[in-house]
Amino acid sequence: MEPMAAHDFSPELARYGLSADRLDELFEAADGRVLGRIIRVERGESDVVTEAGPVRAVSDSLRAQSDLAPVTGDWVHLVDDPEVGWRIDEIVERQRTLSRRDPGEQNIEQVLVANVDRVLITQALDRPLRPGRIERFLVLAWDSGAEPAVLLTKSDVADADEVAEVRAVVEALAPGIEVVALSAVEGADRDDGIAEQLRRLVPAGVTAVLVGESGAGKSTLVNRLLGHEAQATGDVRDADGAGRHTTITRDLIPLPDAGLIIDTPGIRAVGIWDAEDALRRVFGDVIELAGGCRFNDCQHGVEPGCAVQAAVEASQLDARRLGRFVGMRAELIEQAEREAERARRADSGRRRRGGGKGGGRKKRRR
Ligand SMILES: Nc1nc2c(ncn2[C@@H]2O[C@H](COP(=O)(O)OP(=O)(O)OP(=O)(O)O)[C@@H](O)[C@H]2O)c(=O)[nH]1
Ligand SMILES: [Mg+2]
Ligand SMILES: [Zn+2]
Repeated sequence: MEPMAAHDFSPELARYGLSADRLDELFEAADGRVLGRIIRVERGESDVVTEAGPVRAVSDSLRAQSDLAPVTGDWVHLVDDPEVGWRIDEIVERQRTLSRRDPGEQNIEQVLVANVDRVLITQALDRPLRPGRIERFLVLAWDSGAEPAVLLTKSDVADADEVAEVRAVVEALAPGIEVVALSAVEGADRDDGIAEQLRRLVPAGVTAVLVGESGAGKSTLVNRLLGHEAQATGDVRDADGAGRHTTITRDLIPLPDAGLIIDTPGIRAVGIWDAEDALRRVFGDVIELAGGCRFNDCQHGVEPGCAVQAAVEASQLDARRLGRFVGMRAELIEQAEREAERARRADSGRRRRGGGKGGGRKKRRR
């Protein structure tokens, strides 16, 4: 028998982010099945790019009942099933996921996209900045393990002072994170050209995801980088600048001379999920102050000796920022309690039925 040869570099999969160092691992794991990456999930079916080109695949019906539904960005192993056609047989273990709390069912995690290296948080300059929303997106981004950056879009509608003002506010919310102002309008780029900026933020081999409100200009940005209208874009509907949810799927798109970008439908309210560490990271200033509180379990409300409240009184910390921190922390605590309760119930149910040992919350892999 011939020794197993190293796999040839597949140009199509390389274009979709298959790196040389994962090549052998992923092909070997495929074990005769077809390796691909999901570029879109729509009505339970997935568009998958493979060595041999694009295919549309259904999910394994048994697996679909598990909590691991395929998402854009997933690497998968496909089989050509005589009965159903192309079928996702297995999802390769995810390296990173961007997740939120499922907006429908309040207490489950919803994975938005998988295997992303960068989260590009968009905030359009044609509408008021809501710091709380940026903070939430930052928590989401840090929790994914991917590196966040903030894109201030539509810089053509604001003058230089306005851009500088918004930039300063965002930089204060997100110390150390890159904040870039850009415009998709030809000739109106304020910093460098947008293609150069994006090439720097999303270099070859990197997968980035665009998140932000509907109407922020995510799809327009993608089109501008591609040089053609690949993604539908929509008018901004009303005076508050809200978009109309033009994009409805999460689409993975290779950029010319750069990495890959996932265009997503706009999200307005984003519930954070199981993101304690990320919360502490985004609110590092509050956490640091809290180190000086008299009580270890200080809630930073009415306790005596609260260093956080003292900072608010001394105008060193914005009371609204403290309020948002306390609110998000309460949200996570409540979630964890409900989850523990659910696990307890499932556990006693299992014991009554004489089943195996109880589970508790499954912490996802990072
Ligand atoms: N002036 C100006 N308008 C822009 C810019 N980028 C996008 N727009 C406009 O903003 C509107 C919304 O743009 P989209 O790209 O559809 O926004 P989106 O973020 O993809 O929205 P969803 O798909 O709904 O999440 C469109 O009318 C665009 O023409 C920009 O840089 N400057
Ligand atoms: Mg869009
Ligand atoms: Zn305190």
